[in-house]
This record gives sequence, structure tokens and C-alpha cells, in this order.
Amino acid sequence: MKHVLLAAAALSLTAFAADAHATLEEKSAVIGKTTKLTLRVPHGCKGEATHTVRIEIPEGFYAVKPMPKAGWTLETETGAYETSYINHGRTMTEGVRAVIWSGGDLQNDWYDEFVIRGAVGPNMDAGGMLYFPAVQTCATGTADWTDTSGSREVPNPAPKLKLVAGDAGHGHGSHGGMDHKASLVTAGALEITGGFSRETLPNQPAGGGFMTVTNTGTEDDQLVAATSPASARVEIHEMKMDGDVMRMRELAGGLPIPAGETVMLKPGGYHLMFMGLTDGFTEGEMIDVMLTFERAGDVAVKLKVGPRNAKGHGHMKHGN
Ligand SMILES: [Cu+2]
Repeated sequence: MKHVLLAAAALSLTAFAADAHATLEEKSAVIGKTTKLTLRVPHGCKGEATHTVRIEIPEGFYAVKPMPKAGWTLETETGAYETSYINHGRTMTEGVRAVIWSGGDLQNDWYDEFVIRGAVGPNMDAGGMLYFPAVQTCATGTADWTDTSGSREVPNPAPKLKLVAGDAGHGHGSHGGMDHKASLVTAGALEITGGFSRETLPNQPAGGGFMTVTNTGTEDDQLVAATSPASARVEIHEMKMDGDVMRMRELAGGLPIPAGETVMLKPGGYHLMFMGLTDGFTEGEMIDVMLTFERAGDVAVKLKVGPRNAKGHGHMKHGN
């Protein structure tokens, strides 16, 4: 009985402590995407007012821009990245590694938020954590939130962010454009980028393939066929709303790629359909595909397999 009471007391103490920690409002962020992070400061240092807040930027979070705050002086510390990043076509090898807001007067009984923006590196692992150690400085003491062990038992856990996989098809437009750049294939007047697929279920008979094809030339082209070692055959499909029902059909005549236009193969629209999968698709692997265009000829591309997405290419029936 005594043990039970002790356990209950410990539990309530832990719950109280968790409420009083400096934490990030955002619980997770998408790999390869730009995100806003909000550091929440719920109290001072043992009753004293906070005059300085410092947050450190971990490896894997780059292109950081802090938000200025009225009444506080903003400073940053820069340093080298272990990994370089491509940001708007420019290689970044260094950037902001710490942000400091100073000269403020945040009373112990008050609450405030400190905001930065940055991007999660495209090379980070889904399910991993990023820790942002933070320190509040007061007149005579500090409140440290610097423990990056991930333990819930420590009194000073660092603010943390869980990393989640994004939609692998949206490499363009994001700041993590590395995959996008690396996957550019040119053939004659055609530019093919952002090839991706989705992980399949164990007994799923077919999988989808997606990419963006741009015809930079002055003559129309047409995607007429595709083959892959990953499946018995590859068809070119179209998905369309037919009344309230999403239907798909094979484009037996191929997919036109008009001169000067960009055609997207994407979930819910045009796509490649891998029929009779050899081994199924596993997240992280690359699928080889040979595309045949009327004008540009045979073009080898690779599709990166991303996570399964419930909203995506989940259809199992082929009514063609
Ligand atoms: Cu299909």
C-alpha cells in the first residue's frame, strides 16, 4: 500500500514538472520541409525574471531565421554544418547555430514565446528526434533545458521535435530540394523530375509511379510505354472523377506531353501502374523504370519509394 502511494505521488510530481518545462509548441516536423518552431517559456529562474533566452540549433536543422521580439535584442551565432544543404539552388555549408534574445524582462509569473523558422534536412531519418537545448538567464541564476538524452526522468529536458516522413512527391518547392535536383533526368527536350512511388502492402497486386515531365522543346511528344524489373508490366493510367466516383483507365494511346508544357503524374491523376509486382515496394528503395517516348526515345528513370499514404494511390481495383 505504501508503494502505491509513493508511485502516485511521484507521478503527480512528474506531471507538474512537465507542465513547467520550456518546450516547443510544435511536436513534429516533416523531413525536407521548412517549419516554424515556437519555444514556450512558462516561468523564470527560481522566481527571478528572465532577461536572456538562448536556443541552440541542432545539426539537421538549417537555413534558420529567428523572429525578432519587441523589447528584446536579437543575436545569432553561426557555424559550419556537418552536412551541406541545397537551398534555392545554393549550397549552404554554414548557418545559424544559436539564437539569443537578450535585454528583456519576462517576469516569473508571465509567459512568452520565442520563434524561429528553419528547415529539416532531407537526409534526416523518420522517427528521429531533434533537440534544441535552451537556457534562460536571470539576474543571478539560469534555467537550463539542455538534457538531450530523451529521458523523461531528468529535471531539465531539452525542447524536442519528432521528425516525420513527408510526401516524397513534393520535393519541389520545399527547401530540401536535394532529392529533386539529384533525380533530374534530361532526354532531348524532356526534363523528368521528382520520380516517386509509395510503399505497398504485402499482398498488394499493383503500385503507382509518379513524376513530373516537362517538354522544353517546340514539338509535342508522347509517353507511349514503360517497363520495369519491379513488375510484370507497367501501364499508363489516368484517374478521373466520374460523377462521385473516382475511376481509372489505361491510356492505351499513351500520355501526350505537349511542347512547352509540364505534365504531372501524381496520385489522383495520371500515373504509371506497376501490375504484378515482383517483390512489392519498400519505403526507401529505388524502382528502375524505362520510359519510352515517341520522340525522345527510351529514358531510364528511378522512382524513390516513399511511405504509404492513406490519401494516395490506394486503389486496388482496376476497372479497365
Ligand atoms: Cu492505376
